[in-house]
Amino acid sequence: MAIRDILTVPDPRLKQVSKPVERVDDDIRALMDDMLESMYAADGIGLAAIQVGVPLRVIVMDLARSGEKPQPRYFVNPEILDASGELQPYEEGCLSVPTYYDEVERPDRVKIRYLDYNGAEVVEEAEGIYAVCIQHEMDHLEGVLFIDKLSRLKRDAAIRKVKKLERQKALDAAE
Ligand code: K2U
Ligand code: ZN
Repeated sequence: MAIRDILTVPDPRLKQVSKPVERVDDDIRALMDDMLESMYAADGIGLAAIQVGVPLRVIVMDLARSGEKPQPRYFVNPEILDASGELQPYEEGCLSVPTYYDEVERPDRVKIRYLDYNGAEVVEEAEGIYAVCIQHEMDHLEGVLFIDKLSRLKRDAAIRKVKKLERQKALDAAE
């Protein structure tokens, strides 16, 4: 397992549309293991493969609260079969847009189909934080960030903030 660097805005690779996985094999499982380790190291609760620079339709997630037993989840070629219920606002963040949070509205229930860690098909309903997170991650697979759903003013402010943060990190590392 290895911790991989997480791409941050405005890296153009984050705008790529990710490709389907042909077979859930040991290489894909090794990628998911690395993604999960990278997500935990960054204090995230979800991560899409494109965020570590791999344009494949793969997501990992762990919604367990701190102090609880980890509950890793793996999604290969996930699809939303149905989105229902009301639009619910949620204060979102993103490991690719560090330190910026803003409210996004999304359907509060989704029916999803995906392949699990061993390539078995799963169909299930997601609601609450699970629904928010899976929709946020599936946007990544289409090259869409949560800040793309905000006003142009807010999106540009978020990118300016991250660029300033990354410049400061580079200066600190050079010292
Ligand atoms: O895509 C990512 O960077 C993963 C997000 C997942 C997430 C986004 C929005 C709402 C919930 C989860 C990261 O885990 S960002 C950290 C975070 C954690 C809890 C709530 C909001 C943001
Ligand atoms: Zn994100």
